[in-house]
Amino acid sequence: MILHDRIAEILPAWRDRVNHLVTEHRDFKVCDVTVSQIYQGIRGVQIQVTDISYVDPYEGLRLRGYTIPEVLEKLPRLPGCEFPMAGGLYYLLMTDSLPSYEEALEVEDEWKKYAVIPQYVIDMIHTMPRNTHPMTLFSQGIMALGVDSIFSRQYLNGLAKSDYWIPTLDDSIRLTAKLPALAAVIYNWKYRDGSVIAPNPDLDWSGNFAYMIENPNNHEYEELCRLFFLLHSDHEGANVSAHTAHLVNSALSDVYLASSAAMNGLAGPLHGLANQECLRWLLKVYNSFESLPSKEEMADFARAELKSGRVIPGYGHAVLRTTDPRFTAQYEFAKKYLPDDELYQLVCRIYEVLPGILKETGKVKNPYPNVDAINGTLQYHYGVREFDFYTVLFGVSRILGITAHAVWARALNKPIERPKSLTTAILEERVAGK
Ligand code: CMX
Repeated sequence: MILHDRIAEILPAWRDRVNHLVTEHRDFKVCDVTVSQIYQGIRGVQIQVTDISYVDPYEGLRLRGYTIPEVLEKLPRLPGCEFPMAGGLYYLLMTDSLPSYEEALEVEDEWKKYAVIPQYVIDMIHTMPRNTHPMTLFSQGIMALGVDSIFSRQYLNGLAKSDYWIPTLDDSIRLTAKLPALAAVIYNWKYRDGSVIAPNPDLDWSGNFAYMIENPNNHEYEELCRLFFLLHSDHEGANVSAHTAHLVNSALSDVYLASSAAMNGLAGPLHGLANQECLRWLLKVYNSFESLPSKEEMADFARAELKSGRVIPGYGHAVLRTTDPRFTAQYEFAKKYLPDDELYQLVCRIYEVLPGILKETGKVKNPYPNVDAINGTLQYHYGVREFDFYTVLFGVSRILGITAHAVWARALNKPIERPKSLTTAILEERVAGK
């Protein structure tokens, strides 16, 4: 398949680069680790190398070196579509080069071969208690699909280490192919009549999700899915979900096991679940005023929230120091497709007022919006109003990045990850100079 051919072509040069670093510069010190970093989430410690994406504090996310506006401009799109095919994005993440239209279509066509969810997975989801969180179902579904892992089977049969990446890529294509259908099965069972709708072969990967949940405003929602799935596909290698997947996969657990583990991290309120909190807060503001608040009313409301010790969801970021370009891309979408939506107008009003107020606090390092400040507003507009499902949408997209990391970790023969832990007493002795 085209992804295998292209990776095989570029792999020798990548292996040479890594070998050169590891052999010629093996003792070069990359960074120091302080006591406070150890106790504060190893924040900022440079422990990972990945070439799939990088988050620049001032430019935001770069996917394989391309900024979000560049990716949106350069990736191929289907005739009549404003936003690119996810197949082209996957080609870029996997192969480090922009695809032609035909190459993007080839990935989309490969996905279509494996897009249907096996009946046993549907049955498993349908037998779960109704109140199961959709992220639990999503994680379970991914694990269940893993019975067909090609990597695990070939590994048991003595696969050569230098070839680990090949069945990892096979698994990645088969897993990612099924994600829109898996998410749709969960959505339709949790919130609709439980119908299982087969993927439409005439639609691309992203558009198919909109089709399978029978969104009434399908064409525009398809476009939103294309944009959303592109924007959330990766965010460096050391955030909770990406790092979890890397760690699990480093034990040679297959990509089903690694992706499922990553989704369990994404399900946490400090990570992927934050987007539902943002919409909840937005609706709270919306319901507090009879109409769109004036700038002054909004400023008073925000100051009161801060005074009561609450954080304002959707603003601030651990790495970014500017408006998140993923926010901007969806903001532009809303400006074009839903300018009269009252929640969107509220998002605009908050954006006018809040950065100044957060700056007043003197402590918020990034007073600008992150992607979550608008994610839910767009989903809500198109009728996807089940907040607890938003993280599944995030997960569908994020596994594109996670599997690209996994393929390259195997291609570059990254070993099992095993940092060292200390005891408090050892640390006390060290700081005392003993
Ligand atoms: N509202 C109020 N206070 C905020 C704030 C916000 N939106 N963002 C940061 N602060 C506060 C912090 O709570 C911290 O206060 P204390 O010193 O009293 O503890 C201070 O400003 C400094 O924080 P920071 O260094 O600027 O930010 P962190 O790296 O510690 O935290 C984040 C980053 C995202 C957790 C934080 O900005 C926040 O809680 N934002 C709101 C929740 C949110 O939008 N989460 C989604 C994040 C999306 C993503 O990670 O991709």
